[in-house]
Amino acid sequence: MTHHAFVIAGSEATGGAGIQADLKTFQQLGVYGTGAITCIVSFDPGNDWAHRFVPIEPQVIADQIEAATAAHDLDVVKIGMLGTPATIDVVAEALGQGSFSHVVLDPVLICKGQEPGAALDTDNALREQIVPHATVVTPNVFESTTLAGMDAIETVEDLAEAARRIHALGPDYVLAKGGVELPGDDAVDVLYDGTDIHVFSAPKVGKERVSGAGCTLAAAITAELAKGATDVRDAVQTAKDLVTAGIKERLSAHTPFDVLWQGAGVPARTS
Ligand code: PXL
Repeated sequence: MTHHAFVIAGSEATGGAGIQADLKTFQQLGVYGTGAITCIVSFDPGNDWAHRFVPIEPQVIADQIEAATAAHDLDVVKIGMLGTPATIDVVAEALGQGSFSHVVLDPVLICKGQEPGAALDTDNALREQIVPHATVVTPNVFESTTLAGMDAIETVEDLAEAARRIHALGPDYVLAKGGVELPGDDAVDVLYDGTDIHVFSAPKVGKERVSGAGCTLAAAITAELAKGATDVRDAVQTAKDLVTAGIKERLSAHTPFDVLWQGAGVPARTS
């Protein structure tokens, strides 16, 4: 039986992040990937790899969602970078129709190259219109700090507090990711389901951030749910294992960060 998953996200042409990383992750986990593009991010090698950001016309995003959902029975969707309030309106409308049983949200907040004012509108629209639809939301430290309205996140207890506050916005599960950002030898993530806190921990692989880790983690959770995982903790553990293996086998590139290799670690088909 072939399982399908859908992703609504931005394109990042170097292949490290965005829908390119998402579709590779789906494939690696044995899931047939379908996807709609919300925006195009082109790094600028002549300007310190700054992000050049171009939103896709809202109607074109709606058309892509229409095409993908008409072609396949899509039950599980990952939401990546949205980028503008107009895009968020279109995606919120699609989620509001209730045809997805699971929505995995990587709440990508800021992209260099966007106007700070526009980014604030986008943050608020994401918090109000998209976060409440999520089965799982996967903020990093910066996104957790912003969504939870905290001054700083410096400890695992702070991460847990952020997860509780973000849970109050309406998602079923919050996976607040510490990654390499918190002090200590381990990359620690905290999952809150409204009752219990569950801590995931793996030894850090180096101290530097790797491009694609956040996209890949959320895409892998999506793939596991698409295959029928009934326990979100199991899906998160599989995703974290894939990310840890992919960071160990990272590729170097001419960009400022190495990139995660989705082909590492996990057998290509586990269903
Ligand atoms: O990693 C966040 C991210 C997500 N989606 C797109 C991106 C980036 C970061 O560059 O470009 C399209």
